[in-house]
Amino acid sequence: MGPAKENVSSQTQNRPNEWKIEQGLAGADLPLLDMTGPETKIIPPQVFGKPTKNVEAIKAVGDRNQLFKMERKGWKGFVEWENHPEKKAAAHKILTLQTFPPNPEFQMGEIPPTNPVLPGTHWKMWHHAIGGELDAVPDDSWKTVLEEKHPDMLHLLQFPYNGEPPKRLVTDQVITPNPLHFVRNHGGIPIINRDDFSFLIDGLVANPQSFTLDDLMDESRFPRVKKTITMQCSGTRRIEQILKYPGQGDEVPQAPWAEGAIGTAEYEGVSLKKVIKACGGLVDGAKHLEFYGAETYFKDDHCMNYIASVPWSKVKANEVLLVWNMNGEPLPRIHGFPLRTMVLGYIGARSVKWLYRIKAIREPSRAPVQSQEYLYFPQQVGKHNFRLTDGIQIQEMPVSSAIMSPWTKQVVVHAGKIRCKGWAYSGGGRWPERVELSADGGFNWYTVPLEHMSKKRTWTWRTWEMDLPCDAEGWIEIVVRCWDNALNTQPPDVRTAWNWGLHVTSSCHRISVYSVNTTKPETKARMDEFERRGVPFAPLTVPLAFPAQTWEDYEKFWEKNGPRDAEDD
Ligand SMILES: Nc1nc2c(c(=O)[nH]1)N[C@H]1C(S)=C(S)[C@@H](COP(=O)(O)O)O[C@H]1N2
Ligand SMILES: [Mo]
Repeated sequence: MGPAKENVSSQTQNRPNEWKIEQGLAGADLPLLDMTGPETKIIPPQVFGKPTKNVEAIKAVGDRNQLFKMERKGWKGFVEWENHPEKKAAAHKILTLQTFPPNPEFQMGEIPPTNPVLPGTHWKMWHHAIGGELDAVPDDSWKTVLEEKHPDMLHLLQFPYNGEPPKRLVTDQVITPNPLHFVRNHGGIPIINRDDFSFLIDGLVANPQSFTLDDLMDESRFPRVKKTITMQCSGTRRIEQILKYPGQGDEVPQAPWAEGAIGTAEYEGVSLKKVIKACGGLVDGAKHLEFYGAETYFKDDHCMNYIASVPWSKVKANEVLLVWNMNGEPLPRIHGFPLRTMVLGYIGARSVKWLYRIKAIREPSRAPVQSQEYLYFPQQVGKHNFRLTDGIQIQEMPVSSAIMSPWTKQVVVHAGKIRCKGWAYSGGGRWPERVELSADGGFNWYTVPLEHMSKKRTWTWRTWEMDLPCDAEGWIEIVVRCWDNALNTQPPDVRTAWNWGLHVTSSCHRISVYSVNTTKPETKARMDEFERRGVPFAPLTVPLAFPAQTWEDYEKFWEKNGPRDAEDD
């Protein structure tokens, strides 16, 4: 049967990116196939209308400059929501009387080639929609980024600011310089005067009270603690999950981190346990401590402060600090000035910045960051069926590692050994004991010599370097894995540990590089010829522009190895 007549038309039915759509390179444009009935139905994806705004009704809610005015003298950008249900109600009303642009598609669509990668458009709009003290927050926060962070930072999200150092700088030093330490924000950066600062400890403690920074710094009351701590975001290396199997795609909860959302610094402060003791200890069955951060977080058209919690057992072990210094300097504003918690060996999310309150409670916090996000789901659970109770609330980080050099898709010319470097870390007070590399996708493993690993310490990563033996040529897969002191190691591949929230990408980090091994005589000769002719080898895909072999050599080969055709006898 030939082509049907009615298909022959001068009008194309194709979309401009039809080929990409068919090849899964524009997944967000794909219609859903409903095969529940006898016929397959094609159901188009959501289309978002133009944003709308009920200006009159919003005006009727009240004067936003009054409703959401500066909370405390010397606390710019701070609105206290948790003690003010009326403010929360007004904000919710304002947010639901208008619509906003959709979340950007950065998983099933192309990642923009810009720095910042994502601008955070609707987060900026939410802040302006609330107005009052929040109006200037997006601009003030970006100014702080430009003042405090290194110009080479990779800005994943401009607002709320999320940024990480480029690979070449991640493990350049064992202690991460403050300007290069990754930043993970869920909102703006409050600008708090040191002298106007105090924080409150309340809830189920015997004597609720507030403390200034000077109170905490009084060594006759609280012994001083200095500790080198690695903090890792549970989103570190999320891009590996995104590139294979997309998941939930909220731009803030699922920021597309690479391997740089980990950093190490020396912090100075006091153990929270001592400060709780100064409040007479916990009462009435309190088992958890809730930490309140001063910025505003937006979730489902509601405003709130950033809140997370940790169990008392963690505090009791002196593994939760209140810190004011980072690498010998006052905390940079972007890292929580004047005071933050540091929760050793847990995901970064519990180390709350711009701390203004600690509340003792009986159960883990119900705040979204604790109970709706940072959940580790099992694989059969996703958009189609997940419940919050399906997820493990992530606290301790597992063992993990990453290769910072070379990079995936890079051509490496070597003499039998490939120079590799990277980091290894384990949470919960465990530490990297052994780092191993494989040049063959994980069949043979070579141990990184101990003298090429940074110092072993509880609570910190180890950076490492190694000349990895590699005989093979062409595409190889270099893999790293770490064994911690409890002999935990990493799942072999991304799929094994894929989860809907795209958290804790702790599978073995794998990179594909093209190996050119000059210990092979033919390769050596070819590379010499490239040099003689002054032709660069890269990019790999440019075809060879000179003869691969002389005809003389070709004839010689067949003289020796002929005849060309098999004989039939
Ligand atoms: N108040 C507040 N604290 C916060 C956050 C935040 O958005 N607000 N982000 C958390 C997360 S998810 C991480 S990974 C760490 C990052 O700390 P850093 O920005 O100092 O590197 O801070 C945590 N503390
Ligand atoms: Mo995080």
